[in-house]
Amino acid sequence: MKLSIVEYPDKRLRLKSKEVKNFDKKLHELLDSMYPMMIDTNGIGLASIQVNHPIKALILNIPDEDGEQPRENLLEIINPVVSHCEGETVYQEGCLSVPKFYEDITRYETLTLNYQDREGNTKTLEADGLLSIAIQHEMDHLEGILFIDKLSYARRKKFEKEYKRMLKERKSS
Ligand code: QAP
Ligand code: CO
Repeated sequence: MKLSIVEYPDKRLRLKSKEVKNFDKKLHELLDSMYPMMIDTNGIGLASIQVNHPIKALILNIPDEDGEQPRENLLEIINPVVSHCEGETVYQEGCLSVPKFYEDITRYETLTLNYQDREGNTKTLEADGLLSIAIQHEMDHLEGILFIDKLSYARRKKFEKEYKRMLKERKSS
């Protein structure tokens, strides 16, 4: 399946992703195509809405201590629901749909996640650190929310200005 990344300010990023009901070949093909796309673009997380499939599916591959992202560390998360969250943490986030822009964002420090795998099996996961942050970032995508929506008014204005300039430069080169 050929995929491409939908980039801000594309309105398709604002759709609400639909629950996955069929854990079929089509879902597996989508997930199988998302992984190389994420690795090729230097991503650690990707929601399917970012490749123009607004369904509640996301993948995560948090780098290990050596910065490697082996496929066996890949997490495929379908229909996620956070059942518990605690604490606060700040991390400089980016997003494949908002290229070249990074800002500090406050998230919950730890969470408990209920979700399904690609076969529809129910799973529970306790997350902290970068995994917890990435889960919250990707779950926001399912609601049509981007990390830039969490910036203060002043920082958002600064972002819009810088981003517009970046898009213009990209077009002219
Ligand atoms: C979400 O983000 C995330 O601007 C995943 O030029 C971010 O994979 C989770 C990327 C921070 C936790 C912490 C961004 C690649 C990748 C860019 C990504 C870029 C190239 C972002
Ligand atoms: Co993102």
